[in-house]
Amino acid sequence: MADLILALDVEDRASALRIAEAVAPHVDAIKVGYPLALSAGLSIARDLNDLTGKRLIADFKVADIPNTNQLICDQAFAAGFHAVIAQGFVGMDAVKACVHSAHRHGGECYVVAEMSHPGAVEFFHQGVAERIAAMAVVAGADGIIAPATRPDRVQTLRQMVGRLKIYSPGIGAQGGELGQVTALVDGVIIGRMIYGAPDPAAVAREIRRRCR
Ligand code: OMP
Repeated sequence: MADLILALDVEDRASALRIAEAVAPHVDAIKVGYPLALSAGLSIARDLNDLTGKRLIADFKVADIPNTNQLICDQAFAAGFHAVIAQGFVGMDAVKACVHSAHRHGGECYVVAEMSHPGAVEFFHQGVAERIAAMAVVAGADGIIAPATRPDRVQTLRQMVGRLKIYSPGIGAQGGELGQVTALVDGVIIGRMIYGAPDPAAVAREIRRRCR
């Protein structure tokens, strides 16, 4: 059984709130990234909280020095987010800064171990993703991000992280297939397939049924 996380990558507040309200009964969490945060501002978190009551993940793929990472994560949690996504390639100290910020705020930190797009193989392979996944465990992260576009890689990374959570993007628009990953992961992250559909709520309901 995998959770369904909506990637709300729309670029205006009104559309975001309309879609979130319609889809909320059928998703477990909502992920907000740069497209929406930059257009609507961080206050979108409070609005989504009030409207849906769902767990909110700030996908800022935090990738800076430890001090700046901590400042970014602190801002996300102060705005009302419940979790952050950080890049792992910046190293243990930078990841720990995100983890500590998250835990100080009673939140969670997910570390990108390997990305889902084709170009990710240029730098995340040759053992790098495995090292990041192992580091995420030691850093005390709550989970990793691993690509639904490569279920074999999710299996490999599962061996590195044990029972740590794995959230997996790449289903639908990026070519990944839901049925190939639901048994391997704790959550699937889906954007365009839901928010780009004529009836986002109906699509989310069907995806969630298939996740159960
Ligand atoms: P769709 O491709 O529209 O389903 O959206 C996928 C969402 O997951 C987007 O918000 C991406 O930014 C995000 N994502 C990836 O697609 N690939 C990754 O490797 C990591 C992420 C992420 O961290 O969420």
